Amino acid sequence: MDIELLHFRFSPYNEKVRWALDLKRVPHLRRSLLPGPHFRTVRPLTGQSATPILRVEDRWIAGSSLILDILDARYPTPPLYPADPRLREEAIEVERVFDEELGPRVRRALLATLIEDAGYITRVFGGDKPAYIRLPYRLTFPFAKGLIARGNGITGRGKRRRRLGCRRDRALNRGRSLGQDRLSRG
Ligand SMILES: N[C@@H](CCC(=O)N[C@@H](CS)C(=O)NCC(=O)O)C(=O)O
Repeated sequence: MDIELLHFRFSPYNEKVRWALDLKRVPHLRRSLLPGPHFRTVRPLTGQSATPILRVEDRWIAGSSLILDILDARYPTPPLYPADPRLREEAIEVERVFDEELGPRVRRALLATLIEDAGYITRVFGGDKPAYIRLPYRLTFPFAKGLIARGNGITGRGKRRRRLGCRRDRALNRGRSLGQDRLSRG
């Protein structure tokens, strides 16, 4: 098959490319990868580790926007972007905001919670894998966890902030129940 997609089952960038392939009805192979060990497959093919990556004949392409451009050039119907230059610019800007600003933040927030539960993250990303792959992934996840946290800027500060926020809310509520409007040092 000419087209092959290596992807994570859950990821906005991967979903974008899956939508484009589906919309254009491009016959292709899909191979899902597990975050962490994916690195060993993706890096030798593209020199970087992010998914999705797409093989077009014998060339591997990384980066969802570049992949969309290449798919649009190779399979022009239906087009992914408006023909009108002004609308096209707007669509590209919307894509940029999602890719560069919203995407990483949403992913960081989700992963910060998911990586705390090896069983759950294994089911989320490895739900299509047989038990002989899922089990070692789950058992060795504590080793991949640090890599995933570092790669996504998860520092644990958010968790500490949330804990402090809860403590502050509880203190405020106690204050209110004693008839005070707000906390004060006096
Ligand atoms: N700019 C890239 C971002 C892709 C990206 O961040 N992919 C994440 C999944 S949401 C990934 O594979 N992370 C693992 C890694 O970078 O090693 C794109 O548009 O494809």
